[in-house]
Amino acid sequence: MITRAPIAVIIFCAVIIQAVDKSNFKTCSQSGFCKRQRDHKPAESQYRALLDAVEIGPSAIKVHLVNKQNSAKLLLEVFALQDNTVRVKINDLEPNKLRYEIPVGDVLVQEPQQASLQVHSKDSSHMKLKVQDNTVILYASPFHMDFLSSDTPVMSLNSQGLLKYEQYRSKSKNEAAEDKPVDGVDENPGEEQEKEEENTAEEPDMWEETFKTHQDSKPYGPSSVGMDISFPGFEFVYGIPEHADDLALKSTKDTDPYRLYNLDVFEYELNNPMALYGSVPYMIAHNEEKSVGVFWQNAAETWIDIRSNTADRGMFSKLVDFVKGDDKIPQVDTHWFSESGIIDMFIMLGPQPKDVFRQYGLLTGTTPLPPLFALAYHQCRWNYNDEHDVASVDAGFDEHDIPVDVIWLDIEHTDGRRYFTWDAHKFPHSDEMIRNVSAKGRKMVTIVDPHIKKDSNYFICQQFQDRDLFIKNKDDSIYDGWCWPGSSYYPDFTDPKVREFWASKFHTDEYKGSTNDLHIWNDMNEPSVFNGPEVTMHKDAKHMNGWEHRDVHNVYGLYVHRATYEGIKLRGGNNHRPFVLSRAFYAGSQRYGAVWTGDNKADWTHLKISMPMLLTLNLVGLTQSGADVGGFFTNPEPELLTRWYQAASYQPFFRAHAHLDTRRREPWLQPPDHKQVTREAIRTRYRLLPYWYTVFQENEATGMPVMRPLWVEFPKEKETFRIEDTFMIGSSLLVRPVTDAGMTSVSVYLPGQDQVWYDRDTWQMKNGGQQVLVNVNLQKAKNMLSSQIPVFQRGGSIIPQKTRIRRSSILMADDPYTLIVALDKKNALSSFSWKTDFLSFISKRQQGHAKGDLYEDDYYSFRYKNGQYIKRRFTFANSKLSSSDIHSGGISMKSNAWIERVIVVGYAQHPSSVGLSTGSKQSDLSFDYDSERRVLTIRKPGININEDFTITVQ
Ligand code: NBV
Repeated sequence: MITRAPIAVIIFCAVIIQAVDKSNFKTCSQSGFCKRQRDHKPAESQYRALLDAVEIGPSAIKVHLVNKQNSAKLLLEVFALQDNTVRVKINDLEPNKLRYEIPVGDVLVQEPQQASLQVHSKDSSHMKLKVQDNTVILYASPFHMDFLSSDTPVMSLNSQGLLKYEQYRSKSKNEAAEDKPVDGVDENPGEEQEKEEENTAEEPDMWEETFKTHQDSKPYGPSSVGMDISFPGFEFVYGIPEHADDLALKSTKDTDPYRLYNLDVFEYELNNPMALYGSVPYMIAHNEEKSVGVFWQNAAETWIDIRSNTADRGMFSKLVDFVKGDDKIPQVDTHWFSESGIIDMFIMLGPQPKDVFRQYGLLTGTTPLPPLFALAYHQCRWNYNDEHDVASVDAGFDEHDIPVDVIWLDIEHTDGRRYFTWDAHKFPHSDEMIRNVSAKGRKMVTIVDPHIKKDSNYFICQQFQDRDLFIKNKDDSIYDGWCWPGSSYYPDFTDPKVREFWASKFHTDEYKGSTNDLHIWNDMNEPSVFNGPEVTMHKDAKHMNGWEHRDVHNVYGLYVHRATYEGIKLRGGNNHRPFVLSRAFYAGSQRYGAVWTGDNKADWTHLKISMPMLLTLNLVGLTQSGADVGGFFTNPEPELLTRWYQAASYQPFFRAHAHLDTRRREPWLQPPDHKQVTREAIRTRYRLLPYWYTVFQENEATGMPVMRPLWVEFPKEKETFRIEDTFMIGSSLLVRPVTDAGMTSVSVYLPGQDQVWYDRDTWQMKNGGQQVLVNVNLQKAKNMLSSQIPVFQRGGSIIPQKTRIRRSSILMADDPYTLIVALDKKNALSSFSWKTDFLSFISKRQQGHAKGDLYEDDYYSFRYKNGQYIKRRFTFANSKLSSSDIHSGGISMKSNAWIERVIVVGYAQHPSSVGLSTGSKQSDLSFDYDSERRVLTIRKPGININEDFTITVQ
């Protein structure tokens, strides 16, 4: 007899199976240093800056900080850097043991350029420094620093007094007595040195820590560093990925701090501060007047607490303040702490969002322009089973007239999870398979993980072992962890010679059965170690120069990504742009390619969270980022999958992926209506590729994100500061994906009081500064060439696109362009005022304005770096559209592409004629005018994209 109880148990288990096993991951109270730093009370930090003995240089100062309780000394260095940036470094003055610093060139692109620093005033209580338009005030006692941007306080350091520096030291007598040396070897290298200690109190997990069955031997004892950073005048802070959480960061008053520790979290949970696969310790604060950023350069496990005097105030005190008319100045207080390393902060003083992006880009680099195929559609699953399967997926796209650029192979393509090899039965002719796919302009990607099967017959294992390139245990034996292939070794990617050797393995002579059309995917590079603590590597494992894994954990994945990128680059004679996807990342990973949000789930909540997660990644420079379309785990229903395609076709990295146990879900397997909409979503991506490519080029040049929160474009509009369901691609397209089931309409906020927006499906014009309701009914989408998610073009912009969709993006390279000219408010009848606009209305000379850029090159090589590209600026003003060359010097490039159509939307009057003039000819152009929609379509200007021209509308 079936009773109710077992059913309940089954349902309960099913729910459990779907969620992360939190017990695998530490909470703050389970982590010794997190607990100690978080418990640290302001009064306990007693640092005093010895301003009488400050060393002043042309662009830096050096000051000693003394702990008043125990006389421990630190060295504070403040550097003025170019472009409104200040670096603050705090290190031991006389270290017992050197602390890890990330080598310059690995995260920082190069040694940052210094700027001049002026001492404005100085006495023994404080010192005022001028750095460009900013002021830095250093107070002696208690030590703290204020940063002012044009006289407005924007940031302060240690104003809460939370500076806590655990200096390397010897164990106290009691601790040492308990610690019996193993085999007579004394594990405590600092034993002999007597040193002043910052913290005299010994706590149980200072010298070893146990988590579940794992023991961290902590041979060097406590070494954490922490400090508070406050943002006066700010209510909103962003950044510090990776967390499955909101765009605007939340107060952590009632939760754990946000954690940064690269981890392989199985079935991650949403809306909490738990760590995920990547870490970027970079935060941006923004208000109506200013934007500032702070980058905490530290590669160890890091936690960040956030408090907000607005968010943390209860309803009651808000009410009291309101009644008293007491307008509190908002302030966000943050507290950062890392397990080891030094305090090394870069303070970017903006003052506007675009400045902060440029400043951070100068420090850590920007995403090099991806090859065009990387911006197109990618088809992945775990796994495409064999060559036949690959051929039929490849053919499926053609049969169903859906473009695709890349077909991916997951771990099962290998010979027993030995990367750089092929399963001989399933992929006997892998090079031929790749050639068949690439004959259509497509590419393939294979997965290459950093865990190397322990197998003396496996050439990679053998070669790395022979050269002594694997990470070691603390006793110098090779670190052995369990991963997909079973027992595995892990190359020490922090070592340049390991990276160089790894890179050489991608050459087609080494990676047998591969071709130059094969690109790479690095997974599990947190690193994931199935039998390790928190599914990762033991912190006392040893890297190059004896650094502990604890010191470098968060940069390991970046180094794997980098070595692979360099390998693919080398394989193409340093002239082909590589494509490498990585799961783990750190600040600077953007220089090596794409990242994605890991193992999400076929659930509406995961579709919804992909927006804030990708916006956050874009804010911190990781612009080539995406989320698995459809959700990795479990099966999406057709509506969810369709909505996911619609959303992701407007996200920077657009890849469908699915778990081994899920049903096949290639786009044509959808029910017919859904298939039609999905197909249209993918085709829309291809239509807009010229725009995507142009935006990515802007990102490389300026650091501006590709996918932007609305506040980046409308920095003065507070209404936008929390919005995460609507975003911009570049400065011209606004997108509001549908992320709930059964929606037939959604409300969209269109920013900008003096802005107009055009619905990309209907060209209907809407005024900014309001919510509008948009029909998103999937049922009605059948016969429409419609995106059916709200997408608006900004009035005043010009977007280049292509209308002939082919099998892959490169086949469209020479196809003609259509320019969509969306006029700004000057021409907007809905805002027409007889008093002010009458005269301008009757004068055609006062038609609206618009401008936009187009970037084009050969789409695959590095020749653009030598000037072989085209950059045009289109401007519409006084009823004239003109195109001019904005190439910044060097040799240009010839293109075969021409302009086949210009569509001017928001054009108020029926023109009488349209004329074209180029350097060599003048001619009349044919046109259509739709007076109801106010859309002017100019046909066949037939101008090569290289040419200067003017089209005059009369
Ligand atoms: O290689 C298999 C998967 C991969 O498909 C996925 O995208 C990665 O995030 N990989 C993780 C390992 C297994 C996950 C359960």
